Amino acid sequence: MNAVRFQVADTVVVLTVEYPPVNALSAAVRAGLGQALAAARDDPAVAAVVIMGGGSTFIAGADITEFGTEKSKALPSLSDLQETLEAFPKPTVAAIHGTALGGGFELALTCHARVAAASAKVGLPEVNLGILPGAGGTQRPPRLVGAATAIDLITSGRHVGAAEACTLGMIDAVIDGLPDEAIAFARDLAARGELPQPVILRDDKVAGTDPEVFAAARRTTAKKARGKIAPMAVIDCIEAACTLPPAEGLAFETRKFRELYASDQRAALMHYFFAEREARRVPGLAAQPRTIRSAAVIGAGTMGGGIAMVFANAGIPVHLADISEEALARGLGTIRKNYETSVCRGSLAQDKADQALALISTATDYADFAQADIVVEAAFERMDIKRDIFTRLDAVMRPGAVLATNTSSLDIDEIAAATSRPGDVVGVHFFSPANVMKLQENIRGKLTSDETVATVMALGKTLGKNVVLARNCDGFIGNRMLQYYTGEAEFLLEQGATPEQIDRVAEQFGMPMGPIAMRDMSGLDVAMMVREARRATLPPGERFSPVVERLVERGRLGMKAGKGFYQYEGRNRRPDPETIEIIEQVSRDPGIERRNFTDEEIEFRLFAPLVNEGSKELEDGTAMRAGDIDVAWVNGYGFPAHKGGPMFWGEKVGLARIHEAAVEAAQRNGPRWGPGKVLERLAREGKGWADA
Ligand code: T1G
Repeated sequence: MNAVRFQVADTVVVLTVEYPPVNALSAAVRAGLGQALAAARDDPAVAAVVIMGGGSTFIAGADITEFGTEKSKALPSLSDLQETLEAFPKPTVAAIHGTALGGGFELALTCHARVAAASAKVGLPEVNLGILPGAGGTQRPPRLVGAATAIDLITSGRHVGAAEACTLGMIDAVIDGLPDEAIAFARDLAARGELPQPVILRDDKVAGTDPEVFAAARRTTAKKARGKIAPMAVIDCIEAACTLPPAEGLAFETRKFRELYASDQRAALMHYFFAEREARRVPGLAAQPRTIRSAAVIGAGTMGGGIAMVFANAGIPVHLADISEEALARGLGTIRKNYETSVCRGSLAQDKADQALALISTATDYADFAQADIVVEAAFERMDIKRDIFTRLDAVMRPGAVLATNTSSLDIDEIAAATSRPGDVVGVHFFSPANVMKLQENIRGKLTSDETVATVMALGKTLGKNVVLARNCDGFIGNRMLQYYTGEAEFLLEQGATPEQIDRVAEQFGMPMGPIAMRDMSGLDVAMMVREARRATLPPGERFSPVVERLVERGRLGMKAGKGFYQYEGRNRRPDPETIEIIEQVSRDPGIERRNFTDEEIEFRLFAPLVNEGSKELEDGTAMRAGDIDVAWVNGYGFPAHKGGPMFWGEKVGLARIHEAAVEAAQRNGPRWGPGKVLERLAREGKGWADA
């Protein structure tokens, strides 16, 4: 089957790429385009060509499923097609709807003109895959929009709306109807007789670019990149576009592309791309999701308010409920402030903020939202309070409504048991701030129905979240592992590492904030409270480091108290010698020997226990796939995607080393730190998670 449909509209040929799901530039599509373009070029009756995508989108890039396969080398290559287009003797117009991304937009940049539907988006998101736009995508855009704008667009990989793209000069016009208006546009170009200059030959936007543009970009991008190498390579390429002749700039770009393609970060980010999509699938789940057109959120605190914003931002009317009008006024006040901040920052248009806010109403009576399709409870983390709320919801909510809890660790089955419809009860765990963090961790209870699971899994996409499905257990996928990461950080303090060293290593690794500083931010008293609740579940021979308790006893509650592990001026932290004295005393009491640690030792000690606990989650079915754990940690805890997630990282460093570290940790910290059976087997057999 030819992947490119060839249609004639009078003197204009329309080439439609039909290669579901996203018309990626596979070998078949490239071959089809090559043949069709040759036919159109050589047919004297043809005056112009329009290229468009079939289905919901234009071309969403090179076919990344062909990477590393023979098909990716099949001719014509993308650059062959681009050479054909740039030398094409008749006008060519790229007609864009849906998304034109990566190689798809690079192909469009070699057409004589680009037109797009108002709802379309264009972009060069290759940095999200650990590469760069290697088909002239760093050489042509600067010639349309200038170096600084090109750097912003390509180092961020963001998708640009048609109106903005037109204002910037990335496309030539926003049109209403495809293909008709695109055909008319092409016909006009043909009638004008003169072909626009190929983008690659335009240099008015790049000549004489101030070198400070690149120096400044390197400074800001290095901070934002948190160790990602692709964005820095993009800046080098755009600098080359502004300082070298086109052919040399393209060659420079190809070299950089190949370097990145061979990098570990590319492998990690590609793994992550597919893991994110795989995580949406629940093998064997045939049930159809229920439709969610209305929602309610119980609890107008920070989490509840953020969750209400998530529904409103997705266009779903939502009731925000709480016990008093005062509490609701406070909650709504915070929501309004959040929208004002986003508008001020320019990350949200005023009309969008107004539209969302208009979808949020308040209630103190559950009857006001009894007809809602889903209700998410986000009240205080106490079982008795949650069970009381679910008993009341059970009494008023319409049959078929999904009853969800945003608990971050409590037992879903125990909450469900407070109702007569446990099949409709499910965990939907958002991360703070809910309107920002991308993870939606869904938790299936023993009696949660397939339909309820299918509903909350599909809901994630509607809400713009990345979903994972966990089986009910203490802490689910994420928090269950988190305690080993923060716990090991505290044991390292006892043994001589300093808070600064531990946080620096974690942040150099790519974490947004180190575990010690994270403790200070969320409050040491909160950590102690969670710990006390968990202490009862500890098996004999286990212990927590008492460092946090010692600090709390001295009123060092963390950032909110101006001191915790660090001293604080506002949000700025600085080391505090008194903390070291307190920690040294904690070590002296049980006679723990203190020593210096290398950064490598600390890095491995911090992250290896995560992998070990992740392997136990695969073993007991809390997580279905190692990739799901990676998606949870990248989106919920800021684990660097360019490391692939903890499980991908663990496989990379070697499961035998992870196993060895777990054996040592069990001797040091207690039996629950020991290796699971799955890890033991995989380490012994030299296998990976695919064999778990
Ligand atoms: N190649 C192959 N398959 C792709 C694909 C691609 N480029 N993009 C998406 N898919 C699959 C995806 O795996 C999923 O499959 C299905 O399509 C639907 O995707 C030289 C070398 C386009 C915005 O980085 O951002 O060009 O799971 O679930 O939410 O410079 O997909 O159903 O089996 O994400 O509607 C650059 C990546 C490539 C764009 C649609 N392009 N894709 O989002 O659907 S590198 C990209 C996306 C490149 C050149 C270089 C999104 C989307 P399955 P989906 P969606």
